[in-house]
Amino acid sequence: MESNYQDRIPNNVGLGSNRTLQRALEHWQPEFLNWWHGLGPSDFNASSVYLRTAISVDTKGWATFDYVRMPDYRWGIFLAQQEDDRRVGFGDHFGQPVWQQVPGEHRSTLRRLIVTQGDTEPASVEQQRLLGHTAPSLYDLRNLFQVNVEEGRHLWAMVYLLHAYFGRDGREEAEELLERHSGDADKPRILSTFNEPISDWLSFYMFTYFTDRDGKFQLKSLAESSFDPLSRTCKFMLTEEAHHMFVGDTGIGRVIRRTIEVMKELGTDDPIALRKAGVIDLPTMQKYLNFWFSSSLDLFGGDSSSNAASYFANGLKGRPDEIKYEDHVEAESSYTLELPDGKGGVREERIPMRNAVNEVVREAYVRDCEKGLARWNRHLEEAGYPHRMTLPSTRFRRTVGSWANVPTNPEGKPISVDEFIARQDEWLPTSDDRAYVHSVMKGVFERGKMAGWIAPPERGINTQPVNFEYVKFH
Ligand code: BYC
Repeated sequence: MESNYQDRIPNNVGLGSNRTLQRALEHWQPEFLNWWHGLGPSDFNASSVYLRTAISVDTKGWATFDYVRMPDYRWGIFLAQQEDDRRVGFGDHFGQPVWQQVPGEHRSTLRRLIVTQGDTEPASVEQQRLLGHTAPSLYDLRNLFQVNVEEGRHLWAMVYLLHAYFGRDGREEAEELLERHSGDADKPRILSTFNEPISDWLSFYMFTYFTDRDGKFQLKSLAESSFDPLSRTCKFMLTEEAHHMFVGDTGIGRVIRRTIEVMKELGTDDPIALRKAGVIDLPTMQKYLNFWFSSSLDLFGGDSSSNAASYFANGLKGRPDEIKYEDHVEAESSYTLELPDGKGGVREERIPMRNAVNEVVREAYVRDCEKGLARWNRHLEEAGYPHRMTLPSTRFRRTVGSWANVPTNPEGKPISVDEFIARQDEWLPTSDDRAYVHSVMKGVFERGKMAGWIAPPERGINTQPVNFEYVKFH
């Protein structure tokens, strides 16, 4: 299908020839813009931002870069090219042709999966809406807005599926995606992490590193779906997602590099001295990491899940890169879980592999997270410091799954509630830590300038220099 960038809603789904769908989406568009004005990035809607916009799904030239006012961003609907004769890749229907329409028996489950995915997109924009005011540079401000507009486009991607394939229920769900709000006491977002405030840039970088990476794994799992339009939508979303994780990865790396510089200048790693010098000490960074990593682990769902088993059996949601697994049916196989034994120890239990899919995906996620830590630790190693950033155990501070509400230390050893309470300030950000981090967050809007707590990036965006005017204020 040709890309049509001239339509009011740019798309490669032939919207122009489906008047009913086009009208429904054009009806939703002003509601989306209302939401953007009310709960999107605050106060920068008149600025011109150097943004990437998706214009097609051609791997060579899928996006353009130009100055755009965010409310004028072209939120388009793009699905990856349809594969000829694509077949169901896993589960009980393995090898059968994939579905171009929603099978009646899977309608409500697929809708629920799409709504859950869709709900996270505007949630993250809401969580980040005030960050622009404290951006450490124009480069970072632009990256924040790039992430925000693309999360908006990902919302459009899910809303398209709801409108095109789920009739009236789908349209109602699309409206509700704009009615739930992050942190709202009455109508919160569906998944836990998306109700946590992101009120400083260290949290933003942790979120884009750890939580957007959950996005990567969930999108890859949905890209395996037998419901072909969902698969194609998620494949294209992954193209944009890579930049979001890059923002987190390089952001954390730059904070660490700047702290190392000051550690060298002052000849100390004493957090009090480093805070006096206006940078973020490594123990504080580790606490933020512990917080966002453990929260993001919950987003994979329970370690033993009958939902996951039925998604897998029915071909609705698979494992990332399913092709790499030997057994695509997993009818007889099993998996050993490590569970709390209720007596302060750990016991093993074998469960059917299909029920363990969330855990299998979570493990792959943890391995992927480790790559960033290796990069950040290289900075410390090269500078001759023994300190290393570490991932806490997957049992630490969990609120979902078998380890939910089981107190452990960051190494995953079960401990008493009293010990957890006594030591949590060593492991998780305290109100003092947060107040300190907030105190260094002051907007730096002068071209080429950088806040004192973060090193400049190694290069700019789209071959532009670091001191490029990434945002023009009017
Ligand atoms: N918080 O069998 P269970 C992204 C619910 S991020 C609250 O253990 P299941 C992005 C669960 O929904 C990716 N509730 O787990 C990143 C279920 O409720 P129902 C988002 C939770 O169903 C950054 C019940 O507990 N995409 O794209 O196997 C910026 C029992 O569930 C949580 C998706 O998540 C939680 N943490 O798996 C922007 C993909 N965990 O249905 C964007 C779609 C579980 O019984 N979602 N529950 O009422 C899914 O595939 C699954 O819903 C989950 C849960 C993986 C989330």
